[in-house]
Amino acid sequence: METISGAQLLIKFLEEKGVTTIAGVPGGAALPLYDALHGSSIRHILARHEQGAGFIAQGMARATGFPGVTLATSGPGATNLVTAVADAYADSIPLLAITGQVPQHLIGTDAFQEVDACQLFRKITRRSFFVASAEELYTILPEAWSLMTSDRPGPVHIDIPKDVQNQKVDLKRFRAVFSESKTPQPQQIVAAAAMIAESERPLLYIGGGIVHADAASELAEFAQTHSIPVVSSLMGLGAFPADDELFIGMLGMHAAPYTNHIMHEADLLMAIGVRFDDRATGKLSEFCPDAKVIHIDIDARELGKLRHAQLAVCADAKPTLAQLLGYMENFAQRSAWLARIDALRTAYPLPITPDDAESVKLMHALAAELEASDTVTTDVGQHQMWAAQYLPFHEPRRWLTSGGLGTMGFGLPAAIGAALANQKAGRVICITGDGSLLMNIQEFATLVELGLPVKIILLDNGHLGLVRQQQQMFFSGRFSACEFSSAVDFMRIAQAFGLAATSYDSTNPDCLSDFLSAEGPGLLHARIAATEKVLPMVAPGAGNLQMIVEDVEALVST
Ligand SMILES: Cc1ncc(C[n+]2csc(CCOP(=O)(O)OP(=O)(O)O)c2C)c(N)n1
Repeated sequence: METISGAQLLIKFLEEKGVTTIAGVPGGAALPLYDALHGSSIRHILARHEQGAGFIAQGMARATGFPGVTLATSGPGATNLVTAVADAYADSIPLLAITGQVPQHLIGTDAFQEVDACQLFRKITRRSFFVASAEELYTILPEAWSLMTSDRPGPVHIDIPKDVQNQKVDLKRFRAVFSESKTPQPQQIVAAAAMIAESERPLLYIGGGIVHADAASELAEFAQTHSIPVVSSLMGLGAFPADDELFIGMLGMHAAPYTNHIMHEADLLMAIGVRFDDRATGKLSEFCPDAKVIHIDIDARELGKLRHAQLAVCADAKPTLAQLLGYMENFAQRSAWLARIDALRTAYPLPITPDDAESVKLMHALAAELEASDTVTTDVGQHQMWAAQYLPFHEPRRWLTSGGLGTMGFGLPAAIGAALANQKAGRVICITGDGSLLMNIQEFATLVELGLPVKIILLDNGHLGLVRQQQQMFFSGRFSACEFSSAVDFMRIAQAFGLAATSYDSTNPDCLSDFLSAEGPGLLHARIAATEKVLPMVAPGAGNLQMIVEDVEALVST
């Protein structure tokens, strides 16, 4: 009998699936897995922290749709990976997290680096598998792969004790399990078509589900054929071209005022691949009060979870839109609705930002430089919202942000992953804040080692800016733990890692383009005032029409 070890079986399975890159950090309980990687066609990216590895793998998955794979040892390796996995779960990203575990005879003895990883990962994965024998890998591996990639994607965790990694098994073929794509019921297509035909003021409300379903071209054709305007959640940006006149922007807490006003007047919402997240809807009882809802989602748990849908369709967005396109012959012009939308755009524009708002000026400059093939990652905070408000995206998978979990520390490693995934296809720009960058700054080392063309734009306000903004606006300016009283010299830190660093000079018109066009990775350090705000803003829990559009702090100080 030709045998291989459990660890070799796992690596062989990943090779056969087409995995080319794994990001991880080794340790005692994962050493047989690392030994099996030696000589494999799979490239291993050595991150400097397991959370960084998880986000590098996520960046690859977000940029391509193909599962990312990350590898860590037991104990602290597994616990360091938790945040990146929870983040993948919140945004439905296919991520395979593999952890080594102490040998089975030591489990339950508080052994060195022993932690019950399956318990930790159970609630933040589609499934967490414990592998009790190498034989089990024959069934667990294809099941894990299929779970990660079918229906609504998401992370899967596999915990493999060291003795199982070393156990010998027969080298036989694996059984692959693929699930069928879910299509809508014919009567649901008929019902949806009737609701759309009856509607005078319909809107398409789209989210990350369009990206995961690879349904952007069907969406564009459907919206254009039936003259239905499109609003997007944070996660859907890029799934519909920003320069299309039917696009009316991102909805919710930091939307342009007109977007929320237009939504308020809709009589039909076609919600596709969205979660009705509270940051998007504001106070739910005041969200689109006059609209009937057609909700299309591959995950049955989303349907009716927060907003009742008159028609709930549990199906893949791609075939559903394709079937609707085929079925609906009558094209409405909707000229009255489109004219009303234009009037609302004029009546409720984005507030004029003060001339000295460096943040927004920088975003405008970047918007002018951005090419369709560029990928942008962000961290979490004000800089993320400015980027979402001002940068135009025309294609899916070009805007990579931590939407559901909102994890500071995501931007840099995700950018490394995106650049690994599409090395020749465009630049990768990471927009970050000083608080967020510090959370995974050790990955500067990984970036420099790989020499990838990742351009980091740091908006440094010396604060946890979004926290400061909320304390100013909703806690009467009682600032608590939002200021970094010791200033970090990011330029010198970057240089110490071997990363080229430039200081942003807004008076030099070539500063940004020179930075972006330079070879290799680099940091652009832009200092901005701590008082700058993301506006408009809806207070958490308020209705979306209660937008605050004025910077009270600026008014007080002038
Ligand atoms: C890991 C993590 N911890 C805490 C938070 C809460 N939080 C959200 S935004 C923010 C401030 C972000 O500061 P910075 O990265 O400097 O960006 P800025 O808002 O200044 O642009 C904090 C602390 C979070 N989202 N993620």
